[in-house]
Amino acid sequence: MSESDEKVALGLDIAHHVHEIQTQGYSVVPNFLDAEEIAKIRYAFNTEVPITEMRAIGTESGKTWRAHNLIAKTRAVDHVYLDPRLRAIVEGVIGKYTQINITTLFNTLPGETKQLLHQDDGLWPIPRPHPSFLCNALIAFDDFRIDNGATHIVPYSHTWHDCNVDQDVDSIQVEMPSGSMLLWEGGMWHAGGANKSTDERMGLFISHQVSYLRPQEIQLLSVPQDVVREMPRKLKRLLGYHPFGIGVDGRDPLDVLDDEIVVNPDAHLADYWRAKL
Ligand SMILES: O=C(O)CCC(=O)C(=O)O
Repeated sequence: MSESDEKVALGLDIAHHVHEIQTQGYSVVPNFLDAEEIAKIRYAFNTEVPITEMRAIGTESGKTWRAHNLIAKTRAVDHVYLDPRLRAIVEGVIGKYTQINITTLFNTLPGETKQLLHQDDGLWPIPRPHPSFLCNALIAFDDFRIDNGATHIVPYSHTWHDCNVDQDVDSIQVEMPSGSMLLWEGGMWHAGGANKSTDERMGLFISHQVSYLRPQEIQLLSVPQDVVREMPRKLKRLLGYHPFGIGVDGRDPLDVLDDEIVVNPDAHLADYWRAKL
């Protein structure tokens, strides 16, 4: 399939979104999920996903509900992690070796205050600007509006050299209807907004990184292996079970996941090999 055929098959101008993320730091994909899909996922989240009280960056009100480690908690969004449009955009931004860094469900409740502007790649202490290694997606379940705290972003800020930002710097809020997806480069300064409305603002955050970095949430430990074994092969790869150099004693981690043999069956004590010399 040619590149332009592929673009049509995905129903999205992938190159356009990749270009926007690379240049201005963000891009919005409208109608990424339809209303029926959102309703199904929302139901699964409300009925299957335990939530923790983990305060959002720079807020004290406790009025953001969060659930991390979603891959261990529900199968309702596996197809979203694997969506070819999402995969193509992420690979366009950070390259073909990608994995999941964190998955978070959040619900910003009425009365929540604005987060501090932050960079999602701030955990990795390397000089800026740097090649893109993090690409994040935020899917709106509710309409994101100014009054319910739509995400603040500082366009182009992923190209800045500073590791600090003036919290009063000009930002814009990304208003988007339910089902839309906001994507950004991991170095772009952004913050959840203050929810001054009477409505909740729920969204699904999926952070991706290059597969040769340690993810913020340790996916290999976070999801029980019995659960991983049942997943589609591509999702296992996205969780970090990808061959990288030695793999597991020279074997593909997916083979080891299946047979649980961590010592390569072709390995023998030295005398075995000496006898063959
Ligand atoms: O609430 C949002 O729109 C963004 C949330 C965010 O950036 C975060 O919690 O780190």
